[in-house]
Amino acid sequence: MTLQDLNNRFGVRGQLEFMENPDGLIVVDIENPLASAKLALQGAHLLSWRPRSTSLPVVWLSESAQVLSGKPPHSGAPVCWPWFGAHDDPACPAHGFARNLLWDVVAAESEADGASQLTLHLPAAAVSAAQWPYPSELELTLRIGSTLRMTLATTNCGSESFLLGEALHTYFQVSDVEQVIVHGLEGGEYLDKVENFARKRQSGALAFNGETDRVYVDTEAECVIEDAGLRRRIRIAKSGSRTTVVWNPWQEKGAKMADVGEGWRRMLCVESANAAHNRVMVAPGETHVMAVEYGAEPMQ
Ligand code: TA6
Repeated sequence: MTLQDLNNRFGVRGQLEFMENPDGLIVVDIENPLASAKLALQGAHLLSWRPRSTSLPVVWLSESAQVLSGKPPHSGAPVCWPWFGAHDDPACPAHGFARNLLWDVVAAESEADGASQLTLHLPAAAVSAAQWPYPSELELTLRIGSTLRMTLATTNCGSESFLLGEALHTYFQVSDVEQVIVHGLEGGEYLDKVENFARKRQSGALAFNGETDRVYVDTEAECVIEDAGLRRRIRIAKSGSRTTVVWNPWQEKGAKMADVGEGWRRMLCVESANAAHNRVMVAPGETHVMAVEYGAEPMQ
């Protein structure tokens, strides 16, 4: 669909507009009474979200992020699907291929309270052309309002069950990662990717003083990022997800990523996922749904 077709069919005057970025990729610009947001059709990649109640974005967009074909930026909320992390076959991209493909828009509307709802679809033909032998399709629905809701629905259209790995790999904007605390994972078991997937247990709330890359398993808990520097709390609620991943590359690794650089201090990924032994078996004809809801509130 051309830019004009997209705007004619799905644009919402003064609220939701499709635009072309300098590389010819289409980005949706949303400005509604409750929030502003940007999303690239490439990867159905939400790039940023800011509810009107807060002056700084909640979902972080790196200053140097560029949406380029086939290269998802380290920003926003990449969709990792149908596997999380590295694949055994080095020819298969890390975090799956959904974030590298162009998605279709199937619906966009403005709701009574002023929120915008947008639905994107990755058809079975696009999925089977990638490295995935199971006929399946994927839909992402976003509700962009004073909270942000994202619902990722995987349908098995084939005759064999498959094991699904997935994540909404969201980058949250923080004042300084050394000044934040994450609540909700206390006592939980995690795989420490910084120490070759060593199995460990979380003691107390999570604070940051070095590279952090942890896969917390068997948790459906809501997480809260308490940001003393911004005096705000970000709430991360989820359903259909039993894994939470927490990642910050820290200085050395951040510097190696052109679109992170010095930005490593101002971001923290808290990802709602199904990974490791929490991957989900999806039977033929079945739809598996994973959903998140993010909100931000001032700290008293
Ligand atoms: O979710 C954490 C993680 O898997 C890290 O290990 C880190 O590599 C990060 O994702 C970013 O991955 P990417 O493929 O986007 O560079």
